[in-house]
Amino acid sequence: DFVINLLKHPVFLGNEYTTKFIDTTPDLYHFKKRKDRATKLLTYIADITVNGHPETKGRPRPADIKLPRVPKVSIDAPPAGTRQLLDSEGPKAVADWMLKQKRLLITDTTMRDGHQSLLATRMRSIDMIRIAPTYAHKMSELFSVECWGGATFDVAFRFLQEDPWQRLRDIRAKMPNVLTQMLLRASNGVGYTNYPDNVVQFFVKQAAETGVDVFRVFDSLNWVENMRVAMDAVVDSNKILEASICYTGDMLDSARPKYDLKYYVAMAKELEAAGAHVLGIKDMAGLLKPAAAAQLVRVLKEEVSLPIHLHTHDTSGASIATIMAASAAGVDAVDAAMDAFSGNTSQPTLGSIVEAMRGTERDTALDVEAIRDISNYWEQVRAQYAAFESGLQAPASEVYLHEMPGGQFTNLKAQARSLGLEERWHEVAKTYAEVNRMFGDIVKVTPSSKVVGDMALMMVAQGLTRTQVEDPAVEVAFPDSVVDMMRGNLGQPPGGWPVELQAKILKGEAPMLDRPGASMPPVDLEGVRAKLSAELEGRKIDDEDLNSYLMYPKVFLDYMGRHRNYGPVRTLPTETFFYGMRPGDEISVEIDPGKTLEVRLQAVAETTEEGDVKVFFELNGLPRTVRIADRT
Ligand code: BTN
Ligand code: 3PY
Ligand code: ZN
Repeated sequence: DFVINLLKHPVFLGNEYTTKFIDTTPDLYHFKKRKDRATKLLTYIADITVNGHPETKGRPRPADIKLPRVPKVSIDAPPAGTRQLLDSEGPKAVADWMLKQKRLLITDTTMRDGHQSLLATRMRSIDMIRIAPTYAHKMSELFSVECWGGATFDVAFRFLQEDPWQRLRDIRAKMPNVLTQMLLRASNGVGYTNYPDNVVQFFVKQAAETGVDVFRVFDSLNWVENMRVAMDAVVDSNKILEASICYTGDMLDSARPKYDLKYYVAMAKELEAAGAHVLGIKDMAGLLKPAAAAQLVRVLKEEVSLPIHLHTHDTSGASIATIMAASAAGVDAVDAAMDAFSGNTSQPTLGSIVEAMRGTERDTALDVEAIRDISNYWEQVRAQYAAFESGLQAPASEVYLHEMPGGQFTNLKAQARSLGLEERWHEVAKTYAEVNRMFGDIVKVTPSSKVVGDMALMMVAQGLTRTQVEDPAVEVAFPDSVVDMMRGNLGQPPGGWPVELQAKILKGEAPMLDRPGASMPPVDLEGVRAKLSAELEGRKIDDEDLNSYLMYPKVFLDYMGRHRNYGPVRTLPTETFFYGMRPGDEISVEIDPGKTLEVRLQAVAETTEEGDVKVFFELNGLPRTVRIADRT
């Protein structure tokens, strides 16, 4: 049955199928029952048009959205870049090459941390893929493009109804000459909890295969023990291991000696010994002040022989000074976001760094005109996502108080809003700092930052003080994430957890002190694959799907369920995805390379007595009607 369907399928006959074709074409299995993809997309558009998108309800809507205009590029092959060096000579050669460069190397973070930090990670793949060829042609001097990992994996499935693997594959195909970079939370993968070792290994292997070249690996408590499985897997895949120290606190504050220069140097040496090709300094909250950056980079350059890659955030407004200080001290590479996606909780401004270095011995060799063109595109992209802006109007030194990672800031603010606490944001920020001290002054980065955030929101919502929380006589219902962390499930912070608070939270249960992965049995991958296939009506489960399910079982199944009804909504323009269409609107939707649907919305009828709405379309010139339940 299946074979006959496949052989008769028009895409198969037309020779347009890819290896993913069978997986992305469920109608092969459900020949009669399932609607075709065009019908599914019309159903989605009609639904959003009638009922709105749950994510943009009640949020600011941009007045007039235009489809962002992509700068023209040549049809010739793009120039060779860092990717060719990795492919031909391997990761160690890339590291040596970095050390030899005089120029300041730059990573563009727009497609990952930029929108994660400004728009709660809501940028859709289509907006990235459309500009990827421009990067290939005009930004081939970049060290890398960070475009995967961190929160993007989860958010793609959960909120954007798209497959992050496909995003990676598409960016890789359209930008074959610049290294792609991801953020990996070591044993926590791209999730919020520890995974069994073989799941972490399987994930890294797949990410390398689908298209990640540089893996920035960190642990949310800076516990190197808990990074080894992920680091070894990257080395085994022959990709670049950028092992990272997370920077927190204030290295030059002698009143807070826990995270001092010695601490960072010791960790850097451990990472070098563990096989890192590049040393990352991950300043996820933007706390690294210029004077500290100068000293830290200078000493690390003396103490380790790896190239150093600095990541910071501009939450304070001072990050360009930090970049300049690090550059003068000899840092090899720095992260920046394209101008329109820079500043505030995001990375420092790429174009301004390039201008600052111009004519100096660390000139970046990047083309400022190309940067302006690309940034103009990103500006139009950003306008489409007005619903996800944080409302943050200015940089603020308050970051040195709360120490919240830039990638968490907008998400936590949205969480606070949903609990009705947005007006009390500064109180949340203060409480976040209080919780950090209560937990013993820890590194705050996903997932430890989420635990601190959960606790802070709970204390503000319930009006609890630190004294009450710590008082053994006061009954407190701690958030699950807090209990989990105190059990040792995220690993051990330097100096351990505060013993009394831990005892209160665990109610006498003994915490785990070992690496969590050490006691987790390996997952039976083939067993899970078979079970998942059965759950999805016999669908073939490839390694990407299996990895997605292992990371986020429920999120992935929910995604698959919606995919069955709505089809490849990732192909819709962003305005349509979030707001539907208005009568008279016309869009083009490329559902396969070269296969385009022309969709025009003609009219929306009145709601009937049964509560239905008819939506009238033209699909490739032919009339189509979709009936939708009015849920407004
Ligand atoms: C989501 O489910 O929250 C995000 C994906 C969008 C799915 C569509 S939006 C219209 C319809 N109503 C829902 O609640 N989900 C689907
Ligand atoms: C993430 O893990 O998503 C981060 O951005 C940490 O900074
Ligand atoms: Zn960051």
